[in-house]
Amino acid sequence: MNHIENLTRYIANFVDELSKSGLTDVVISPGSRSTPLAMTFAEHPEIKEWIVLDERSAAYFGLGLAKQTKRPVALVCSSGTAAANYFPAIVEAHQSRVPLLALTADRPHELRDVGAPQAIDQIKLFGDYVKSFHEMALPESIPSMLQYARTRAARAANEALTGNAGPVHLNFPFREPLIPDFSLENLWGEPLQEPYTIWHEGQKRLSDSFMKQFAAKLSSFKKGVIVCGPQVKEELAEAVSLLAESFGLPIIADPLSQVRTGEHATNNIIEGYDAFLRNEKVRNALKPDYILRFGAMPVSKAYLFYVKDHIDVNQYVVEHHEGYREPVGNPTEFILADSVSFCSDLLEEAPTIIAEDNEWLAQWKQMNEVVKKHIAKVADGSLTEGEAVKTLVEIIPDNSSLYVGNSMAIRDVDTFLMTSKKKLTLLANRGANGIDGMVSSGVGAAASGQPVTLLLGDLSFYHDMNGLLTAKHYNLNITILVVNNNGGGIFSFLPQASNEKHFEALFGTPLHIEFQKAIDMYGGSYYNPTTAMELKEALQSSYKEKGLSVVEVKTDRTDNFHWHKKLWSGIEHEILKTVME
Ligand code: TPP
Repeated sequence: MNHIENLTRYIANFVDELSKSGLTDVVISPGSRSTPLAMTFAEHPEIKEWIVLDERSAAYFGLGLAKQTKRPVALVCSSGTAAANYFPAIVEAHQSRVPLLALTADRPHELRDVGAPQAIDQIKLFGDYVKSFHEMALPESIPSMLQYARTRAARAANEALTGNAGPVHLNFPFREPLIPDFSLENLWGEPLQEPYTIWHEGQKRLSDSFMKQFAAKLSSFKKGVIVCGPQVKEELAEAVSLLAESFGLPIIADPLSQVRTGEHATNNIIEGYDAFLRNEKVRNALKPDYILRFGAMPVSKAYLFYVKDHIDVNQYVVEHHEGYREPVGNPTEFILADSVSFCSDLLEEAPTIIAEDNEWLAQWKQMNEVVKKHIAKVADGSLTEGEAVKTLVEIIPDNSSLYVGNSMAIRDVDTFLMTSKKKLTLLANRGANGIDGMVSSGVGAAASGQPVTLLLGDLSFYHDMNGLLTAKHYNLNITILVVNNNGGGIFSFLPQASNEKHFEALFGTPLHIEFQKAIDMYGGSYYNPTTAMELKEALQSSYKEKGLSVVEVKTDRTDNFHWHKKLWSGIEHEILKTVME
């Protein structure tokens, strides 16, 4: 068989098998070496291709789309630095367990390490940040090689998704000529009903005898705390709230736990812990007998202090597959089990632990009420950062996603997102907490068709303005709320802020630029509200519009620091005076 037929059939079988394995989207960046992959994906009837020029943005776009859909997304790029630009998103996908397939084109072996153009060493380029790496064979179309292409495709798609999801890297050597021939008969191979290779994954569940013992152990304690950290399983909300109600326990619910909002019972959910656990006396008064955590470590630093202060407390961390996410270093029992089944299994063994006279829960709720009261009062009409976020979380539409940037954005969402019946999906890049790739991630999530609001700071926005191009190209519905405090607002809360000589240049890093001009360039609607009411109206109009809208709220870093301090000290004061007297 000739070269073109080998190339065409090999890649067509590969791409078709990805489709049969559940892949629906591919993000393609332009380049010559990747032509066989790019053209074949574009030709495949079942796969939607997204063309994103900048590979760094492309990979974050794929990450956002995969986070939103929980399906693997493929990335295709040319050789050289094109592939290296995937690195930050691959790191984030690895750390926050998102299924991605990096398909990088490469020179054939005879053109490697000999000074050929656009050639770098792509073998294991992403190191241990991928679940696996495979160097694909050169294209051939004898039956065994078409089987090989199919099995490698299915393995990669399934590997990215099973266990702890994550990225997988396949590197493709291609010899010229590179253009496939789609007129070949039976291009997509035999029309199999089923994928060539199928994976079945079971849920981890602990034995009945363990669950009996564990339930008996928990029953011997009065003061338990359930913690829901960042996690993506929607069903956990219902299961964990049933468990908490029947055990009479508070749930410390991180904003990224998917537990704060939704139709489930929210009576035991404590959203205000970040405010009141800042105080050491409060942390001591709320010393638990045990902590049962689902998901990753919460965002809140006050919660981290709470755990640190209570090293002698039994801590149980539930992981659905495997992992070590206990950054405090306290003694911990890891429970490797599906979180939802674990909750119901535990309920079965110990249906009701604490029924009445539950002072423990009452104390948590009382403190939470104080926080809620103070948060509700935050509204004097001026537009502080806190008020901006509070307004956003109040009016964000039902059945939509909120993609939250790092730095102050996620912390303010932690403070202001209260329980509600709205169905919101909370997304963030908390695997590695980068301020890069945020626009592309949000736009990627919007590519799923789900309405998305992205909340982020001005440095994060600037870092990834390239990401706006894809929103324009595909007319994706996204509202971006940029809190522009002209620099890194979070640093005002750190000890570095007291170093007058270096602070502004090294940490504050103001940009002094006008974003409106950039938004115009990308054809987006631009709003610049100056009061809470104007912000509300701007957001509401943006939700009615199609395409890209950017709402910029201009604030001041120093004012923001004092504003937050005042809010926290008001809460602290009242709790010490009324609840802890
Ligand atoms: N570079 C990357 C890629 N990620 C990071 N987390 C940092 C640097 C360090 N960093 C953390 S927060 C921050 C920086 C530079 C400032 C972010 O500023 P902005 O996005 O405007 O948010 P604000 O602090 O004002 O809320």
